[in-house]
Amino acid sequence: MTTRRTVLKGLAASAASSLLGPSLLTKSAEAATSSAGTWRLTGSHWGAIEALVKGGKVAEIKPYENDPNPTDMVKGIKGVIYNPSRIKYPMARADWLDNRENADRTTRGDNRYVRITWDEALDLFYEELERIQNTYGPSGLFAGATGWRQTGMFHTCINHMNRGVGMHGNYVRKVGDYSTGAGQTILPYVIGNTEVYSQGTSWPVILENADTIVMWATDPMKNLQVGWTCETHESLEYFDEMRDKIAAGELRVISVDPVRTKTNKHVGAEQFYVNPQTDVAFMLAIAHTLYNEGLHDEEFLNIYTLGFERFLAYVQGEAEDGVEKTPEWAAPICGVDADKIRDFARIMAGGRTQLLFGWSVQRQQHGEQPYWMGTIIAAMLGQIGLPGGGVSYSHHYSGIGVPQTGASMPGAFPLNLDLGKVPEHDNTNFNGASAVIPVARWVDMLLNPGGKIQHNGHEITFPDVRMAVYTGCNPWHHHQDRNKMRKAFQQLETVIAIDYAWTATCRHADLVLPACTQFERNDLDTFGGYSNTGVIAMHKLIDPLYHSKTDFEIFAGLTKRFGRSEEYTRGMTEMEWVKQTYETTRSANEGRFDMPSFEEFWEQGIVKFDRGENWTRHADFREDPEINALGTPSGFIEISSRTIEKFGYDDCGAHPKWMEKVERSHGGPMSDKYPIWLQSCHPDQRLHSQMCESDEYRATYAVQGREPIYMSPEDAAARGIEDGDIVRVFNDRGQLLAGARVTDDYAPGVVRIHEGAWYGPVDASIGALDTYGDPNTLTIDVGASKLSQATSANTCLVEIEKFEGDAPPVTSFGGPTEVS
Ligand code: PGD
Ligand code: PGD
Ligand code: 6MO
Repeated sequence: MTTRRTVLKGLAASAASSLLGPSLLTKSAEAATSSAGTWRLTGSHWGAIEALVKGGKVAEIKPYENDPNPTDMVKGIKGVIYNPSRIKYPMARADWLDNRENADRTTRGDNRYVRITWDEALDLFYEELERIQNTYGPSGLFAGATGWRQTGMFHTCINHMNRGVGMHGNYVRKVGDYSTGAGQTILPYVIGNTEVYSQGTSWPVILENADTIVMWATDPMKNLQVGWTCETHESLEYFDEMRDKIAAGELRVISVDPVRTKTNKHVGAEQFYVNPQTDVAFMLAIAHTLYNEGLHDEEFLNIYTLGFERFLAYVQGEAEDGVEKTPEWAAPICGVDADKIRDFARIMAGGRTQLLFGWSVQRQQHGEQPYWMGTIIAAMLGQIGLPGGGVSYSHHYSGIGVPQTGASMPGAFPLNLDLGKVPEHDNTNFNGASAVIPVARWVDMLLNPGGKIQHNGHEITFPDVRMAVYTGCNPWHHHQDRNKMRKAFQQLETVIAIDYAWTATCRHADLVLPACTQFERNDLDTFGGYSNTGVIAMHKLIDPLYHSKTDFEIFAGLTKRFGRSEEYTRGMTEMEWVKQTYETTRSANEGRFDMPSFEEFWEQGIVKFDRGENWTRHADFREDPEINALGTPSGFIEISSRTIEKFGYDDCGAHPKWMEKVERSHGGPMSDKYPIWLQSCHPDQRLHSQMCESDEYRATYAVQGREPIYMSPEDAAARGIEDGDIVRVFNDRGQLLAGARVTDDYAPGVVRIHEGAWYGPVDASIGALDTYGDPNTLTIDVGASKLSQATSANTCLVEIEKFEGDAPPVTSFGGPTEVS
């Protein structure tokens, strides 16, 4: 009988056969092909790529030949594999190794580490888990952070950590994410779904039917360069069509943004400047105009929505603050002339209008409000559910809007325990504290054990956490306010970081375990998140470098310490998992989509499916709102929400409102002291902090070795700053060095440092100057509101000065200082 195992045995025996992917070749067979080199296909967040492997080394990487719009970032991938910041061996913080929980925590961050063996490292990891569970129980351990792990369904490292650590004991977890924390919390109350992660109206439908597209705080051509799974870049095709339609006068596209975006420059949209963080005031005045000029769709509001009257009373100044939200009221706040606001409302009401929101605008204080207002404006226009009309919160993300094939995609490595199994430490007593906390509040948690906060209608009690485990995420990039983090990390007795790059998270950890990159392992992935265009084989390019291991091997090693390795791996090897995952996908698609045998798939590299039908979001709800009710409490669009009102929050109430921010530029609070708004948007040339370590690629955009800060000519001239200068950027929370890039794409009073720039402090002290330019040295760490408790990274004011004298060297890259 042929079983899965016998097939794989057969495969191993004939490993040099061309039927097999090159990464299955035995070492001797590989050596034979090595002088000419072998091209191998694999996938990545940056799309499918082909790599020339020669003599066990990656010699060259180029985009997959059928990628319609490859990203320039492919040039940085080789440097992700080979760079001086790779973690070579397991390392322990020098003082911690000697003294463990009694170590001096104030020296955390001084980057002094001792090389240890894998056995020692995994013993230490296990001993610390035991100590924490025995001393504090599950509330002492935080292992809940998540992030942009590399692609590949089997090796999804966060699942490996959750399964491995979860077999040992319970721990504190998180809910929500940094990307859309405010949006994903508010929109289910308003329109019944997170919307941010939902399939949107197909691009062809939008481009064919819309008269006007409003790109509201979104830069899709920048952000669609990467995908959560292997990106196909199909969605980028539509922007050429958009450009051509604008040029032909068939489509009007307006970009509401304080910055002229990459997308705008490509398509030639109309630039519409609003003052940062003031969109809600602008939108309230639009609502006022739509209503008072009779441009709103009363029938739509009656049939499909609830609570308009209550909101209207606020807009008309008949309730609450008694202030009428006229364009004249909004103009000084949002910086747009009253007449221009009225024009804007009329343009939207004058034809079919598609609103497309990005996510940055909800990563600010009261970030729920602009999203709620977006739905209300779309409802007032009455076009939700029509082709080319309504509102989207997701068309800049992972290929949303590319018609979906409908095929089933591969599942990930199981993150949970196997059925019926309990962890070694099955204690579920969190000592009265919450087991799940809102993701962006974990630093507050460390600083306030026992403290209480509100979150989405519930009270959260912070646990007393003593140990944290991080993998597949880089909290010393992703979280706000570094100096607050430095204090918070002094509370932790043990920090474990698993990564392939020596990030600032490693620098602040006690035990660092070297994972390998995705290019050093075999896997498979969804090709085109949301579009489900196909399945891609991720062929291993080279063996794990230095002493690194796959996350699978690391947690197999950890679980062995408590006798559960077999359960963890289910007795299967990497390739057995990859093959089984493929076969499960093939079965799920049987009768609907043909998929070849695993061996053929592995050889050909990509299985593609026929593109799906065009689709319009919310068309079914429009057609029958009773049968296709939304997921809101009432089933209708909730312009006012009784559920939220009952929570009684002062920063997110019964309907959207304009609320002042703790810091706001252009005349807002704190602008006397720090007049410039710092936005920390997503990088054009990185994926967050990934690829920052890619030295040669970084050199193509760095300014005197520092992260660029983009600013207007007016702001530069007022401070005597020239393009290419090193500048110091500061506020009461911190200070950093960056390199000035002066460009009139930025409105006066608006600057940008892309998130993900590696933190490189001059020393371990709180307040230390950051030498490279991590914007989270400056950002504020407060919850967007009591509802979402999401990040408010884009509520941030700074001042800038030209840096005089000798700039300290950049300390971010190159790994730890090894001590014996
Ligand atoms: P990445 O840089 O992608 O950032 O934050 P996130 O933590 O996800 O970090 C991933 C880390 O995992 C890297 O260090 C990488 O080397 C490691 N890694 C990748 N693959 C593997 C693997 O297979 N195994 C192991 N062990 N490690 C691996 C992103 C977060 O940042 C997000 S999504 C958003 S939206 C936020 N955005 C902003 C923002 O707009 N502005 C500011 N100021 N701050 C933000 N932070 C947030
Ligand atoms: P950003 O680039 O941060 O992207 O997607 P998101 O939409 O959050 O911001 C988009 C636009 O919002 C910018 O042009 C900015 O000027 C504008 N904006 C910011 N604040 C305001 C405001 O107050 N008002 C108005 N009107 N406009 C404002 C992020 C998404 O991108 C996420 S969450 C992830 S995890 C992915 N990350 C990356 C990445 O790291 N690198 C690339 N290249 N692509 C990504 N795609 C994804
Ligand atoms: Mo995100």
